[in-house]
Amino acid sequence: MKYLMTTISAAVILSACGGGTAMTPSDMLIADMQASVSEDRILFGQQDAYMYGHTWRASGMESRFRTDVADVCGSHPAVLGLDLGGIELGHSDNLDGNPFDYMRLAALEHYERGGIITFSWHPRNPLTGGDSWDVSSDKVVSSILEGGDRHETFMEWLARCADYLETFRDADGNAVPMIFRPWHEHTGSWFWWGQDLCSTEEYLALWKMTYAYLVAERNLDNLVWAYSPGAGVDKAGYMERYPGDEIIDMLGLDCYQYGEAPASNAVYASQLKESLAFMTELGREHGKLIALTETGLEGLPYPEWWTEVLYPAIQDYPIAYVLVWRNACDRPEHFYAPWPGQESAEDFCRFVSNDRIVLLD
Ligand code: BMA
Repeated sequence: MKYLMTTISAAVILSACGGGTAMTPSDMLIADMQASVSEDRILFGQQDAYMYGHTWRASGMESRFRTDVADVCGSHPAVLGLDLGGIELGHSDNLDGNPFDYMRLAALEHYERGGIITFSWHPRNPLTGGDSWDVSSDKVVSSILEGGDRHETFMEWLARCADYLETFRDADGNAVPMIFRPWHEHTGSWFWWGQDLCSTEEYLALWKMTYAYLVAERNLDNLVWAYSPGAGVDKAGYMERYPGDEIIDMLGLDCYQYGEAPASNAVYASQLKESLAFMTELGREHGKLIALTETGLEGLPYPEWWTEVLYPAIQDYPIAYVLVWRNACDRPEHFYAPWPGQESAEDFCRFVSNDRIVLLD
């Protein structure tokens, strides 16, 4: 995207002239996204896009620039979502079987081509040894905070996370900016950091500890910090556990369509619009970007979903991007973008042919 190059050159000139404080890589990405929003654009993204698709899995260099989205409409998503789950234990593959080395390779090439990278994190449960969805104990967050039994272990986990993220460098050795989106969907209670599993104070302390370690101690100045509550809360509920303007750069939302389509279309659309409306206000009040950080209709059974449901629901709000979830290659019903021959493929091409919807050039 042209925005990226524009801002980077401006920042280089600025720092070369010794004018003011040099922009950090994260400042540059924020400025790029602000420029994109001010031109009324919405970037389109998908989770794990280059890793696999509905019927294939990337197996090496030659296939890494394949995506189902490009197979359908000729261009790749502009935003690439990836997940760190597993890095905390030093695994070589993430929780969905993607080699971390390969994720870096694809992400860096995506970035070189003008794309944006965003990382979520589904870490294991540091108290029980289960996964992110193990909500059998409501003591997990308290156990990893300072003074807790699992604090040291968790700090090692954060260190491994930082070790990996700091390897994201461009050809000149500069840190590559990326959106970092930990502790997401905390307004629900399906992850060990969720609403009923910790107090507001504990949740906020978890964010502060994560931020202080990665930014102050590890000097990762390339992270754009996103806050991603789940849908189904009002403006007050959305902000109840907000970590604060000093930490957060982007106000996100994870909002899926559940139930049979088309019957569930209207419920999804109205929930999404309601949320995006107060997020638009919050974005202005707090001077933050807003984005639809996860969405989708699993299996896309409604052929006109893209232009009749998704686009009408998002078109009035200044979101930087919309990201749909992954097209799993090992679960035939678990996909959120079309693949060639899928019944919403034609409508998807109509959706992305809208000038406001941006894919990778
Ligand atoms: C969920 C599902 C899981 C996956 C997890 C993390 O929504 O797609 O299969 O492991 O996200 O990517």
